[in-house]
Amino acid sequence: MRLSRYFMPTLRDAPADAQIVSHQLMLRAGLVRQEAAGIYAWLPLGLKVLKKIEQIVREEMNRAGAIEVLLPTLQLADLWRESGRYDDYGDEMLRIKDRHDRDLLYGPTAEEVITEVFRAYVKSYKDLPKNLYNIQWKFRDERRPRFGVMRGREFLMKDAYSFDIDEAEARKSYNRMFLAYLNIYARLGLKAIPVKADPGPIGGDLSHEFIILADTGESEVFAHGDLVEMGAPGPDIDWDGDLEPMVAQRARLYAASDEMHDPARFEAEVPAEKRMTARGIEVGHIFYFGEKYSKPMKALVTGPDGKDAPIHGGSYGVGVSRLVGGVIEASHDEAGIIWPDAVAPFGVAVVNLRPGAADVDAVAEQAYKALELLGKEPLLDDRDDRPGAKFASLDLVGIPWQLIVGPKGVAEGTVELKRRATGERQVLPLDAALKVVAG
Ligand code: 5CA
Repeated sequence: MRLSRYFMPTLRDAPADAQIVSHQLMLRAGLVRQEAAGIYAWLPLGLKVLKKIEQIVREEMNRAGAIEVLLPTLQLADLWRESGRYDDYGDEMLRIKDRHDRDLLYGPTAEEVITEVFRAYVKSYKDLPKNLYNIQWKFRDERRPRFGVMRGREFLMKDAYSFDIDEAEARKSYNRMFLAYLNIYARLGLKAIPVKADPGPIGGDLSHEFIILADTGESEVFAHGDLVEMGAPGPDIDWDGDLEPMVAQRARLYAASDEMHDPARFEAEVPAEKRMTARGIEVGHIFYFGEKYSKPMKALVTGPDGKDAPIHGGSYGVGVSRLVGGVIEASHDEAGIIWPDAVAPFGVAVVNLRPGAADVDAVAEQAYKALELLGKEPLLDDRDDRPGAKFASLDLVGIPWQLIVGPKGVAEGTVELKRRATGERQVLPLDAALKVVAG
């Protein structure tokens, strides 16, 4: 992509109502534009990052055996009347009428719709387990939308739903999602802590939130320090094997969010030097709720004994659009965003310091083409602007590498390579610079 033809509307100052650093940087770097309270237009850079996060989530869900579908954003109120949640959900639900005067709603989650799909086709225990997920926009008419995409009204969620014959099998599905979530956050360069959580309006009796640490986070967490250090299991696990030990190793360490916190247990179970109290951002939430939806909605399967029984369900959410803000909270400095390579909108910026000078243009073009062939998604900064202004905007938008081509270097046969995260600079021949970026 050539920057002179691109759309990257950066701002010098963030609007005064942007309170937290990720919101300020998302507006300044031109990732999103607010169209209404909690409703955003995704601009090219923001969309690229959103799609990369979405793809990582998708790959890890597929690896853990979940199957992708796409559910509608608009749902029939009648389905929610079947589950009994239509009246309970309250003002957060955006209710709509169509031309036939039928009650619709913009889905805040999809337990009802997926249960409807499931019950239409699956009738036997032989077809279980199943885990179906989708990555789709949701709407919750939050009382206080704030912090940009962190608490939006319209937001992108990955929501998965598991269907099992009994509680023991459902526990296995829950464990698969528990570990897949740790792998997702690790690939995004984030340290996520699984904490015991309150199931809230989703219901059920087993639930974990996944929290990444950030001072501006809305959740308070109390956890055993070892849990923070333990990290993700990695992709090479036998997803069909016994995952209970890996989950138990983590779940037995104390970790709770504010509403579930028990100070007496915290002090009894965690040695003083390991007690960690911090603020964080909830980037995922998983639930086991048994027959809560399958019973009223009659999602029954025939068991080995020939009897029909409601399936045991769970649901598993990841805040995909919230994660864009979450990654920025975890990775930025005074100059702007520092994207982890895995989600960066472009892998490298080729900075032409003298557009119009034939020899400089030629080297910049050569670098740009080579990086494109290497699959590094280069952005060619061919803007006719001061070097200082170029560096400031590239630092702000957080591209991991800057490969700088100027007249002096070209005369000497070198370019300069800067790593955004560390500020480290090296002067070297173009070929060597390309090798470093290629990794
Ligand atoms: N049905 C379940 C799981 S699929 C569910 O809806 N869970 S949830 O309410 O906890 O939402 C899942 C995730 O979506 C949360 O962990 C959070 O990361 C994200 N999320 C929830 N509300 C918002 C919001 N208003 N703005 C941005 N992200 C949100």
